[in-house]
Amino acid sequence: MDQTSNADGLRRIRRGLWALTGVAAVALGAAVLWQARTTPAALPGTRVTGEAAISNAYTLIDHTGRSVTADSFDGQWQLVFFGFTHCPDICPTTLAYMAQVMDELGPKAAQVTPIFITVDPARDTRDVMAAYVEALHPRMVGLIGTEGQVAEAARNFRVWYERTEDEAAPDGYTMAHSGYIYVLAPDGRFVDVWLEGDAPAESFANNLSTLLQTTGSSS
Ligand SMILES: [Cu+2]
Repeated sequence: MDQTSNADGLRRIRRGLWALTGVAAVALGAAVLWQARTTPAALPGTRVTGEAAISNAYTLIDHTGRSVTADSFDGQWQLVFFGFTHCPDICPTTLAYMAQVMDELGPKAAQVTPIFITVDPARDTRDVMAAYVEALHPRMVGLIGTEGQVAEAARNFRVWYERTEDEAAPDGYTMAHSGYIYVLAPDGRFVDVWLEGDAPAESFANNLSTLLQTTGSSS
């Protein structure tokens, strides 16, 4: 068809997407409010105080069973999030958001690896993690480890988490945890931190696209 009707079609699609984004933003806003309300007042180390405070260092196992360290993802931009697969709210919302950001990036997503690190090593076995991340996004990497390895990774990222007994939860407990998405450069350097309610996935993706250009053309 001619240019005009193509443009009209695109505009219609765009309007539809914006409407969807609005709905998602409201849902995300509600999730963040819920998180703010249910997060204990004093969380040691959850507020990012500066680049120097965060160290991208860990020794873990990925969801395919491969031993990995932070160096394993050198050369890739990374979105790192800590959580657990049994989480009823923050984790599924945030990980779906990360998957959406990846989709928004289009071909540029090849330069980005989303990484989900468990804070619940007792339940997040390799099989559980594999099924979970594979359902989320083909490029999503799930990392598991021993209790000590997970604690060390969280400590290095200044991530707070805590087991909380809860009779209503599966297995009688839940894991409280901070909900930041860390953006790491291809050299492993900490660049930025996001919360899923900060902005629509499209904005996050646009922001990332700009960052990618700083390393994009390798010549
Ligand atoms: Cu969670």
